[in-house]
Amino acid sequence: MIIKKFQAETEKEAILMAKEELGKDAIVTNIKTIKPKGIYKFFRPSKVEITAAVDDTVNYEEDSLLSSFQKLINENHSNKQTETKKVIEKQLDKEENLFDDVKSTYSSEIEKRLDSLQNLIEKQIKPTQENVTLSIEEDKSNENEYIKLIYKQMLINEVDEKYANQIINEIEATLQKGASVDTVLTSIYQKIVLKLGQPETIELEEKNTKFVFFIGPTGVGKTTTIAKIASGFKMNKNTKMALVTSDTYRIAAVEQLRIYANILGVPLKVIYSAEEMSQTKEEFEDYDIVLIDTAGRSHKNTEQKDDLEALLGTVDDSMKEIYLVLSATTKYKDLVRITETYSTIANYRIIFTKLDETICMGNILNVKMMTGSPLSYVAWGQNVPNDIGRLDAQFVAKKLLGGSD
Ligand SMILES: Nc1nc2c(ncn2[C@@H]2O[C@H](COP(=O)(O)OP(=O)(O)O)[C@@H](O)[C@H]2O)c(=O)[nH]1
Ligand SMILES: [Mg+2]
Repeated sequence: MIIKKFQAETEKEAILMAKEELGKDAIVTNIKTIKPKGIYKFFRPSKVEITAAVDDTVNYEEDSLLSSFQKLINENHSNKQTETKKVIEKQLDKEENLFDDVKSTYSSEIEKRLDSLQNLIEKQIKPTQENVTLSIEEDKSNENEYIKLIYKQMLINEVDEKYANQIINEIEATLQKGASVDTVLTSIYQKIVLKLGQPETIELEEKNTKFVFFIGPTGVGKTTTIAKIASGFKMNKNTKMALVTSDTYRIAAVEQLRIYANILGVPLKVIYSAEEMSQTKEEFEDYDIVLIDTAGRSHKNTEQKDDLEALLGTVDDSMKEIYLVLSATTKYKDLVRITETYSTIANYRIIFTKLDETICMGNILNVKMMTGSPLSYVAWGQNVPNDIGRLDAQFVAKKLLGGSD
């Protein structure tokens, strides 16, 4: 215990002095007034004396320091806690944002694809909706919804129901349950590309002359196609080439080819029979390639049928290539009939012309799947020689699934 006395003019001043020295916990134990003594008692005012005491076993300074330190630690701790909390919260927020981001990217990607499919269907299905009858079973699961959309898209592009179903059935057999629209689309796309196959186009041989016959209905573009192909060979390669035509039913047909032959500076031979073809064959023995135009024939005319077969028979298989020229604008039913007409001819490849006149490429897949014959060239306009090229299976598959150019 510390006990001390403090004197001041007033009681208040004395207490302040005690508190200042002993701390705020000092207590006043006594107050007394001190009167001056002797001669000064008449001149000086009285003073106030207080006795103040404080318990010295408790170091108030230390205590206060300690408490404030404790407070600081506590604050610090709680600060740290809040900081940690904040960091964790921030991290969680970040992760949540990240998750949201991923979620939105993922779903928006799917939605985008579905949207585009749906848009396509809305845009393209509406006018023909009544004509499109679905033979696929109703099913609630997602991949079946996607398949249904894609199936519809194929029908819109005039893929025959039979072949669309065949493709879907083959896909469904390999598809896992709950497959994404991406997987479904990719599988069908790949299946179509596979069905279309690699295009097979004219291949020259070093030793042998290649005799290339162009057959098909009247007006599909046989002569124009020959002109395009001939120009291509003339421009790109140093090829020795001749043109032959057996289409003598129309004078204009011969003249049309003669004009091209003159422009290209290659010989043109007009033949009236299979025998003449045999002679012509010998005549062009040392040529690299001979392109032979034929007349369109009626499936009812057996005489024309025999003529064509005899003409084709004049050249060995090893030296010949046959191209059946078809127009992409021909109705599928007519294409079935046309291909039946030519069914006795083996090993032909298919050329599709007039792609520029239709938005539906279904017939390309239909005819390929119906005949099993390889596809080759496609033509997309009247311009000689530019509007022709090898069939691009990926491009056709994309179109059949509703993709744009
Ligand atoms: N739009 C379009 N017209 C074509 C194409 N190929 C040929 N034609 C046109 O179809 C018509 C008949 O062509 P042609 O070669 O005489 O047919 P051919 O009777 O089979 O020999 C002509 O007017 C050609 O210009 C094509 O790819 N697109
Ligand atoms: Mg012609």
